[in-house]
Amino acid sequence: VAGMTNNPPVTVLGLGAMGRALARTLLAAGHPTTVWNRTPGKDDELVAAGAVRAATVADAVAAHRIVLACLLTNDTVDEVLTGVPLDGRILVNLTNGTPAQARALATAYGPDRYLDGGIMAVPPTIGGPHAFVLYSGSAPAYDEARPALETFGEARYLGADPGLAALHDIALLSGMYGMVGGVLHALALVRAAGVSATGFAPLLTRWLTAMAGGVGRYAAQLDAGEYGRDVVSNLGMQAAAWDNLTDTARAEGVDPRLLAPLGDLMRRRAADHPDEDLTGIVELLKETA
Ligand code: FVH
Repeated sequence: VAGMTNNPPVTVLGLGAMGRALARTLLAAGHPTTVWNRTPGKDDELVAAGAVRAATVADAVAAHRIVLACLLTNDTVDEVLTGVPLDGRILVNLTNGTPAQARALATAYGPDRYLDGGIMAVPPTIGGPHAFVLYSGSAPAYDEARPALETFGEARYLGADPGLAALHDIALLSGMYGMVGGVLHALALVRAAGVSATGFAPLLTRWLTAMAGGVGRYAAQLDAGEYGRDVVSNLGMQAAAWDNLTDTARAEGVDPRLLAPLGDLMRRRAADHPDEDLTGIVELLKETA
């Protein structure tokens, strides 16, 4: 019986770039897979690889116990599943969303059979060594779906609170977008000055990789609430150099708006706490600060 093997059958709702990658990976790993998408025509390659095309969402959900949703937003998930009987189903929602949305969906669809997920990969890397997916919500649902979920990359279960996966996902994306903002500013700056961005890129990668080594020290400072502990480069020195970044950008015709908020916070914190590390500025991020 297919459902009793280590390759439980799975329904995939949503065949965007990510949904297709997930379905492709499940099929390659031998999981019987039923697929559904609002707009027809996105499943041809999957059907050729062995997927079963469902005509309606209800048919897709009825097909298998494990139902995986990867749609644009959680509003879409709600819209697509409204009125569809989910009795006896495990809903694994891999759609990007907030912790509050995940908790609300768990309440609506049944906390004992709802699992929320945050995909930390892009479609081409699904199933590869760098992909990992964070899960939270029902532990029994996770255990049952695990053989399928592990095909996507490392599966990490964070706990019973359905909002935990989204919290970690959003925090990781926040770190990524902060980095991308700096990267785009740096590339725009060298381009504006007539330097090849492609030639500069390896230096930037090398520098960011080295600087990523500081994340653990920052984290320890935050956990201890001791921003002056193990300081490597003090805030007063960094704030004093900040205008060089924005002045150089403006001189090259590059608007420093991606960096400016960080400089403002550094200056404010450095005024009273020049000996701290950069981490001291988190005190200014508290809504009441
Ligand atoms: N792609 C990525 O790099 C990231 C990696 C991390 C996780 N995200 C999240 O995954 C969700 C899906 O992303 P995606 O890349 O598959 O997105 P699209 O290719 O744009 O596909 C969107 C699917 O959603 C369907 N859809 C949209 N609106 C509706 C609706 N009102 N009713 C039914 N389905 C809807 C859409 O269907 P269609 O337009 O083809 O008919 C696609 O199946 C997402 O949360 C990312 O943040 C991806």
